[in-house]
Amino acid sequence: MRTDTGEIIHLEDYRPTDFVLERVDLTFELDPRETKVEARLIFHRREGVSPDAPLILDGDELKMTGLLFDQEEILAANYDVADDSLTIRNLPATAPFEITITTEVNPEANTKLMGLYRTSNVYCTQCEAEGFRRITYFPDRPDVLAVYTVNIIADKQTAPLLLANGNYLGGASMGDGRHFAAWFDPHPKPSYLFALVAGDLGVVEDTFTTMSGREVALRIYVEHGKEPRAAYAMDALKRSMKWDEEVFGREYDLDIFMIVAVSDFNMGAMENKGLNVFNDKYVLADPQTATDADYANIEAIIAHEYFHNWTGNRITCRDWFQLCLKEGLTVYRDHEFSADQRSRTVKRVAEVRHLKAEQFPEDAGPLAHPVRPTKYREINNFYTTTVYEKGSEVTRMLATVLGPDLFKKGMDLYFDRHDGQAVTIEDFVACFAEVSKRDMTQFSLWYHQAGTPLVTASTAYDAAKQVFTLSLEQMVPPTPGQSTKEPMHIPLRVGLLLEDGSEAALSSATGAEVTGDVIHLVERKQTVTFTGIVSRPVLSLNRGFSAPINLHFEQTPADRAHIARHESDLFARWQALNDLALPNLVAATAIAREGAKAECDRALIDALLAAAADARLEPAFRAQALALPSEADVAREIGSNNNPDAIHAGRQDIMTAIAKAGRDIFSTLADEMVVDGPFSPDAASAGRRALRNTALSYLVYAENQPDRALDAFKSANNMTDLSQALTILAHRFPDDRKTVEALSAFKARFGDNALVIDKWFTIQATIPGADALGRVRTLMADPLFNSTNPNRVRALVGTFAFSNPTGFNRADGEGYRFLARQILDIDPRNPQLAARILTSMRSWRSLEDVRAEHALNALREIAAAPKLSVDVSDIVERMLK
Ligand code: 0A1
Ligand code: ZN
Repeated sequence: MRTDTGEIIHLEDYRPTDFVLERVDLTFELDPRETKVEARLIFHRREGVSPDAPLILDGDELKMTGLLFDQEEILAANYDVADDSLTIRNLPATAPFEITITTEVNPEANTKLMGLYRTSNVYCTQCEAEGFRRITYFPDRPDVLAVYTVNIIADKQTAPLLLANGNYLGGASMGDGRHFAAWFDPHPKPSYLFALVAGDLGVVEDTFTTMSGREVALRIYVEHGKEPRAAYAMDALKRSMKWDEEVFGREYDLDIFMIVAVSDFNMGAMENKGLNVFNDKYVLADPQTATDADYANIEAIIAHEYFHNWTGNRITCRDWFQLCLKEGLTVYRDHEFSADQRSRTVKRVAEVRHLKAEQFPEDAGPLAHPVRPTKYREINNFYTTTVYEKGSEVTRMLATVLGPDLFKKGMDLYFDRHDGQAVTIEDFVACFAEVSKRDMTQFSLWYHQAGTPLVTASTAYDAAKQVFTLSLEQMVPPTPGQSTKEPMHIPLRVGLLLEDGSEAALSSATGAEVTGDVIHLVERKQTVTFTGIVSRPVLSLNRGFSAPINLHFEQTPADRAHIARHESDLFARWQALNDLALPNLVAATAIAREGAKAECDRALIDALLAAAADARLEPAFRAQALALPSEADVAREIGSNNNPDAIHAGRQDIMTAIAKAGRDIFSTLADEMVVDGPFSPDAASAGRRALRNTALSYLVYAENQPDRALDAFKSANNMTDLSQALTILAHRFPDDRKTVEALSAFKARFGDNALVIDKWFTIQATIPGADALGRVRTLMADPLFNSTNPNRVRALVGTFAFSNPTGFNRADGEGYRFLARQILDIDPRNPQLAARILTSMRSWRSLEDVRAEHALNALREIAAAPKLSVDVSDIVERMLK
């Protein structure tokens, strides 16, 4: 099972374990360097399994100090121990038996942050995906569900708080300066959901009364003194609990729900049963230190982890190939939650921007894989935007194809039928097939075929016959390991907008199944005909981004502008503005490449300014409308032979043209959108701030001098405005004395708050241009930087590589060489972190030759290193294939 040696694991090799694990009793004697773990495991041989079959348990970097069978020592001849496995032979044919394993681990030396580790003097665990085997030998796979009792013994003074999953059983002092606590989790769970936390932390407490009237204690643990900054997270938790009852009918199932915020964490957060562990970035917030984006992320991630209690914990994955079963579905649920808590349209725009920026490049490059992969070398490398975000989109399409009522019925059946089980995507889809009586075979290709489908559309209108035809063709591009693809079931929401602003009915459609405003594209080529269409309609295609596709549809700027102004689906309006902007940005790139200055189409300027000034539209939407496609979006649109400097320069020209044309409107908005009164993180206020800061940014483009941003920096009374102003200053006027002063004022003010200093690192790491690398190098030597903390490394090195196209992709290749050295430096400490940051190079083949050559050499340098983790070697090898 273990991927240590890097062998490939195949889905088709799945077999249930030979032994069934009934109960787990764990005792931890915590010590920073020598923690003793005793695991008492009760097994029985599964029916039908050969009586000779040995028990094989997983381990990883373990030291075993004891092994008992029914409390007796096991003869040396009856077992083999290695640091990655334990094999025990001659076990009973039918009777249950108890294996007691004692291991010793060193939490302080655990820099991988998997298993039991230390963070700011707190003991903490992370077991997904395969971290539990770093605590004890165990059948460490998600289909082994057992009931756990956990005893924790620790020094009373340094670890007054002892937490594990489930409900608290009791505890006492031990007389030797230590104390213990016992926890019992009645819900059978896989080992990846195990958690233990011990240390000295502050707490925020509240309660929630569930729909059946049970009172649940809620606790959020943070470092002492940070309690007030957990208030928003607590509020988000209570809203999540209520929402899951109201929308999915899901009630919480223990007496207590705990969240612990830690400062060293490889990911965002972890849904351990009853004891979520969070990266503190996604818990702590107050107006002076958190931006509106931080608040929105906290709300979303608190909800995500809480929702896992049903989608992930009560019903879990049979094996890690099924990761999207819990992740895609839970992301869909947290997206719906945020849409209900905030503005649905604005949320959808943000989701689609994120999907296109992160998942589309993954799906178009060497790391492309199906939402439900069939093989992996290192499972940690499959916590990807494809599994999460595309997985969520597939769930959303399921809801679109079935409609809300049948989708809900399918979900209810899923919860009902599979509660307490470890299941597969097939089990999930079967519930929807059953309630809808639809054959879901073709739809399931979304789980199995990688690559973003390309849909090409063309239209014709016959005025005499009043007939409108829409021809659609789909193509799924080849991806690693999948050269040919079947046509998919693509649900396209459409609108036919008529001249007078009304919409034509779609009921006359022939040539495709049409339900409501959804066209079901199921063939490679399909022509849909609509009759009785009184005037030439403007087609709005893929409303709400109903399918995660690339769309090729030659539409005139006038038609796009019409959609941008008149669509009833506001998402489609944003999409139309985006579609208007992209060709301008692509053209501007070509012009910039020739060293000339680009102009901007009047149609785009007019449409953007009309949206900006339209008071009927909510400010947050207007801010999204004004945010042009990013440089990465332009690179993706161009597709090959990319020159990031030209993309940047062209985009700057377009920004400046819009800024100059819209100066009066932006100036009015900057005044109108001031938010009075005390700070509130609610969506409406955040929207006003977003629009104001967008207007400000355009004004600075128009004026081309820093004073306005400097004033905004000086007068800001919250972190959103402050960090935006600082970003404008730093990105537009990096070498201006005023910027240098503002940066040092910011550092002086927030030097004791690592999460805010991360913003300071990020702002500087993303300053465009070749000088960025020098800045990053200098910042790495700053005493506030810490190369062992994942948040610091991501804020500085990660954002440089992922979010600074001109700085990272320097034509001389220094950016890539720098990254290669960083990866090799991080890898021995924290392979997961190294592998993730390395994925920033996934689109290297789409660069122009000189840069691609440098990128290739950097990747080869990594690949040639004498000792690489499986995590990094898996990524680098796939990128070089
Ligand atoms: N299940 C978590 C993500 C997660 C995965 C691996 C981890 O290991 C460091 C941590 C967290 C989620 O979806 O939030
Ligand atoms: Zn998750």
